[in-house]
Amino acid sequence: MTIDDPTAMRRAVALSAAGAGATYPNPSVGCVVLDAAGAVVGEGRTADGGRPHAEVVALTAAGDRAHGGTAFVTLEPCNHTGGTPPCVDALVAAGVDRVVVAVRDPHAPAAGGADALRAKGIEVELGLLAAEAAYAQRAWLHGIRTGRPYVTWKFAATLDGRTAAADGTSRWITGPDARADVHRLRATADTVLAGVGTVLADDPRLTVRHPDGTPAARQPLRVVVDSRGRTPADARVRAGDAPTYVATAAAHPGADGRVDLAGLLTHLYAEGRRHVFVEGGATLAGALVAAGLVDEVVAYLAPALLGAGTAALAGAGITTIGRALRLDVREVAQVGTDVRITASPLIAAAPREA
Ligand code: AOF
Ligand code: ZN
Repeated sequence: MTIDDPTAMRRAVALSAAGAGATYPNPSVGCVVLDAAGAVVGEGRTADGGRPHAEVVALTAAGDRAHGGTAFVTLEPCNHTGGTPPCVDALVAAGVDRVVVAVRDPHAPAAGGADALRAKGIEVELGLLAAEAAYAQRAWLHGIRTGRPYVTWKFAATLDGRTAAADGTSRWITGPDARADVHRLRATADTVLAGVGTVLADDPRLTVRHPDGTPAARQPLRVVVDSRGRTPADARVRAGDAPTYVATAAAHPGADGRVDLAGLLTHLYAEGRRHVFVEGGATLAGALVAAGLVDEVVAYLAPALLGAGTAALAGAGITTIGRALRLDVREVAQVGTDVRITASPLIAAAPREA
């Protein structure tokens, strides 16, 4: 069966998305190789841990059949020797005639692959399904631009935006399908962030678990924002089932004795972290919003009303409607009995205060 260019690239984008959370500090790149007749002969994504790169995985699967064929890649093939030899060389050696690229590589040391391929007589097309590929690789691309991980703030609330009732009870606002969906999303990030208030109130594990309760093989780093070091020694978040970092104001000094969140994110980026999944609570989320550090919001809304109780967001530094943080809705999905809304700030991160 032969497939057309958009179909091949759509497959490459799906492969890229499937590796989210597994390839840091590298991007999760997808690659599909067609033979000269247009049939799929190899495909793959950046391996867990970031190497080998996608092209090498897909070309290895294709073998000789790549000769005279086309490679579809979600990111411009690298043109440098980093942890591995250049993918440009691998594509030349495989004898492909054409390379179709969705997104240019903005990472200067690795960039220039398109020109290098053209210099070798290979036809290169740029920009096919660029928006879709950029979305699948958004965390890594954001990191190259900002030097910080991409921040997704997730919360579960009633339709009137409450995350706990007036008496403090909060189990369970959303249903089992939404809770399973959170584990799936959590696994697409490499880091989970929570405030010490949430740790003290709920004693969450913040690990990735399968629907049957067993832990996933790969666990994100758990980070507790804990200015004064109040995380109990026996908190579940400190248990040995996943790595944990307790970020204190002593290590990340900010204003008012609080943790400098931008500084913490920069530190995590330097440690190779590319996507932070914020799990609460309202105070931490508010501080991140106030600092312009939230890149994406995932809201699970249960069709229930409370009318009183904790709000999902607190202290975001917004006092008047004109300064509301307006979001662009990317997706609305029903998850079991609940609704999931995924949205991003309309205007790229700007501090909300002042
Ligand atoms: C590709 N295909 O699958 C990926 C690429 O240190 P290295 O050698 O692993 O190179 C990492 C850089 O290569 C990374 O920062 C990005 O620019 C590019 N990633 N390139 O051709 C891939 N993951
Ligand atoms: Zn490469």
